[in-house]
Amino acid sequence: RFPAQLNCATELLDRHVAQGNGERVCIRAPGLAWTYADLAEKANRIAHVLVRDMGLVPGNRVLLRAPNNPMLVACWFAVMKAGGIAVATMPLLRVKELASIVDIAEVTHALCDAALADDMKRVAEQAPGLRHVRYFNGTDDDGLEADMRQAPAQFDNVDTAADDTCILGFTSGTTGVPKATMHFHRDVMAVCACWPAHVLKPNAQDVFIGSPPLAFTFGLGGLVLFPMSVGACTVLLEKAGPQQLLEGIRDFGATILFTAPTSYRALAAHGQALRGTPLRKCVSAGEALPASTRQLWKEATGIEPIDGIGSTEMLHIFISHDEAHARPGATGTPVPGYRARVVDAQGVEVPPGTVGRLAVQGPTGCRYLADARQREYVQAGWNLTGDAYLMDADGYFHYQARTDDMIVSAGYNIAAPDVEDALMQHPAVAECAVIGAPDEQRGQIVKAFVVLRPGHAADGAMAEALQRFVKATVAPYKYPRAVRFVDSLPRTATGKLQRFRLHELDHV
Ligand code: 3SK
Repeated sequence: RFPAQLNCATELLDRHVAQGNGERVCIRAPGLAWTYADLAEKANRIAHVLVRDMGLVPGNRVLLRAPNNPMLVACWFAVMKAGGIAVATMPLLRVKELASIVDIAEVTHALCDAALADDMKRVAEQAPGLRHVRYFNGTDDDGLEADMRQAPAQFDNVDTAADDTCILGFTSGTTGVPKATMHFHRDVMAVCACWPAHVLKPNAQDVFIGSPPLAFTFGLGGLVLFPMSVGACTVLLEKAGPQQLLEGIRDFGATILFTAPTSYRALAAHGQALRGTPLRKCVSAGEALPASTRQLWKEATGIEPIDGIGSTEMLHIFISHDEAHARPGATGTPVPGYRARVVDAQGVEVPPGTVGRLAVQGPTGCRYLADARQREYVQAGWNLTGDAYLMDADGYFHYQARTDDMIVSAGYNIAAPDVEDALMQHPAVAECAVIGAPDEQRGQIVKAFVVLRPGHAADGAMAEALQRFVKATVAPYKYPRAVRFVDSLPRTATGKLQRFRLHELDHV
């Protein structure tokens, strides 16, 4: 239960300063350490810039765009303090995807890392509603930092209601049209009171590190909300491949790691080096953790990974297990505060051992912003996640597959139609369809079946040209790692694509 008036920045940030812990280190990054007092002061100044210079009023949507760095966190808290709504975007998104987010979320303000200014400027040019943009971490004298220097160090947080929206989290729908999920100030506090309190159990001495972008709520929770809810320290890395994570864990003495199975497989080769560090808890989410990866990690480091499934819709993890209750092949049991069940096509719960659709209920979702798909994905109060699961006789949930056209590759959710749209823009492509093909390393890879227009050669050079084209058109991680040329696509009599037949073809 939360009070009727609640601002999550007061609870997660200012509380530490008010309680005399302002000098504790809150954020570390290469060459930088900010205390809780430092972060609060920066967020206060940015909140003033938003309100005084950029005309923000409570409820305005603020697009945030940066790699994982301390200024992004300061901007996020500034938006909370000012009563705005944070719309954090993945750094890899390009103009097309950003423009659609700006449109759906009715974004009026943006705070963007100067390193990502190019696409932001192009989006701002074509979005009349997006009136106020500031850049940070640049070299310009007129950047956000210059405005911050002119702003007071104290800010009275807006007295938001607990159920005022403060986050619009975007998820790429299966149709390729992204959906925005709404989260309230109380949801932010509720996720801290659920999974971390019951499963992770961190303390103020912990040092968090990880790879998920803060724009993905897996990263926001794991690298900002959960460490700050206990007064711990978080390490932010702009690039967080296996090598940077290894060095980060060593250099900063990280104790809790958040990353995806693909990254655990790569890091396991450094198990010996990791054994000499204080690393003690390893959280895997974003895609299913194969039993072989769990075993590999345990043998390499001696640490039992904590698996979990969450969603942007639910804000964070809702099924998981702690180290003592790991069961190979199972994601775990519902996190206290959440309920989960497996249902059939009619929404009726199926008996243990039967594969069906995963449905979840909890304090943090699921509410889409003005989207008719609410009816499809939320039925009788249960969110249908799009995952096929079975529950065993002991109540453990076992992942089977996705039920929709979403491809999960190395932790990235990729909507097949998004890639198809990009391919169709290439002049040589007559028709195409995309599936997720099983892959040892990445779980799945994007595989494209392409019918070429007459006069184009179906060869390696064409495949590479299509891959380059997709990388330049949408976020590069969406490009098809495999391209197969076919004469026609399998369709029903009514012309509907039979994607399952492409999966069959994939094995041939
Ligand atoms: O499991 C996931 O993919 C997820 C998504 C959003 C937030 C948290 C998690 C773990």
